[in-house]
Amino acid sequence: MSQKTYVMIKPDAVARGFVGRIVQRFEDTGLIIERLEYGVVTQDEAAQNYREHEGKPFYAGLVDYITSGPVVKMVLSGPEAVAVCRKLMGATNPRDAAPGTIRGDFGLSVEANVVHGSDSPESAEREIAIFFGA
Ligand code: DAT
Ligand code: MG
Repeated sequence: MSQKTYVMIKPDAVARGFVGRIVQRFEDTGLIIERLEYGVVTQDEAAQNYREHEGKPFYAGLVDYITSGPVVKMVLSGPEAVAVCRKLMGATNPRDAAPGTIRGDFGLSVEANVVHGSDSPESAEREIAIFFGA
C-alpha cells in the first residue's frame, strides 16, 4: 500500500553540502519525491513538529538548531515509505547508526543528526500539513 512520509535534510547537512548525496539516497529507494522545497523552518513550525519533545532537556537546543539555517523539505511516497526512510536514515544518534545509513555516514552528533523522518503514517500526515499545508 502506498504511503507518504515527511523527510527533512537538517541545517548541518545543508551547510556541509550533502543535499545532493542525501536526496540521491532517498531516490535510490525507488520512492517517489512528490514535493521538494528549500527553506527555513519557523519557530512555530519547529514547535509543532517537535511538540512530543517539549519539556525534555534537549528541546530548546533542538528548536534552535532546526531553525538555525536552511533545510530541504520533502514528501516521499511509495510502499512502506515511513519504514523505508527510517531504515535508510539510521539510528537517532549517529554513533549508533550503522555504516551505510545516512546518519551513520554523515552524522556527527545526536544534536546535529542530518535528517528528520516521520515515525508513523499519522506523524507523516501531521508533519506534511505543518510544512506543506493541508
Ligand atoms: P528521531 O529524529 O530519530 O525520530 P527523536 O524523535 O527521538 O528521534 O528525537 C528528535 C530529535 O531530537 C533527534 O533527531 C535529535 C534530537 N534528540 C533526540 N534525543 C536527543 C538527546 N538525547 N540529546 C540531544 N538531542 C536529542
Ligand atoms: Mg522522531
